[in-house]
Amino acid sequence: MGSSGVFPNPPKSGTTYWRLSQRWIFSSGAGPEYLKINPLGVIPTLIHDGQPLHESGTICEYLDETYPDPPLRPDTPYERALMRNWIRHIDGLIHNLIIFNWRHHLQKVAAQWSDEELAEKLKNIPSKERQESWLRVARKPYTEEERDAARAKLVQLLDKMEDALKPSGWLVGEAYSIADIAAVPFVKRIDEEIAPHEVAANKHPRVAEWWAKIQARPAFARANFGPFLES
Ligand SMILES: N[C@@H](CCC(=O)N[C@@H](CS)C(=O)NCC(=O)O)C(=O)O
Repeated sequence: MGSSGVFPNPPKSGTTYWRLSQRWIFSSGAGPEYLKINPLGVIPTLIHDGQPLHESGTICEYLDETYPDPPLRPDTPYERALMRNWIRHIDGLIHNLIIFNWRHHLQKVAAQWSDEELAEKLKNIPSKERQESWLRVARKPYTEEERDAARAKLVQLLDKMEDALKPSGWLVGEAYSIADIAAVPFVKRIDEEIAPHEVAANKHPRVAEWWAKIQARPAFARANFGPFLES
């Protein structure tokens, strides 16, 4: 799929389209057409009833409001606020994940780009911070020290989760919510590669239990969340 063919089939009303292909954003970059529907030039973008929406936390809340049964947000305004703070906190950690994630498929591809190709891709990346990430991956991969610092930040997320999971086994209130959903891709990558020994009963017992419950959910199987390293 090239950047000029983001939507080969126009979205039909009532249909949910996910464009979640990392391969795509990495090989084609976010072209001007994609930037029209996702001004940040990142994935994911949801198109629902022909209307584009970006920001994964916002998308999850939108889907929950649109399809409220079963609810994925707590009942009280306060707990919903806590849920949003979790989403915001986790989103703020994404750079630490990127340091690990992009060194696989993207780094191999990006290292081959000519300076002209790289400059062309950088033009379509709206944020300076992300431009820097692309530049780093293409020309100056993150060092072991930088990876250690990123790993430490991600382990701090597990510490924070361990504490929050104490009352009920879920991050907010009494039930699984979008706060838990926001943490899933992070814990998945920590467990898979970044610090697997930290997602264990002897280090973060409540996180380990939470992670087992998450993986046992039918939705987790439906998401077909394969190993990142093979994606
Ligand atoms: N806050 C955004 C972050 C999305 C994000 O960072 N996506 C990454 C996934 S690797 C991406 O598309 N990166 C491509 C880029 O930054 O150029 C969200 O939650 O939707």
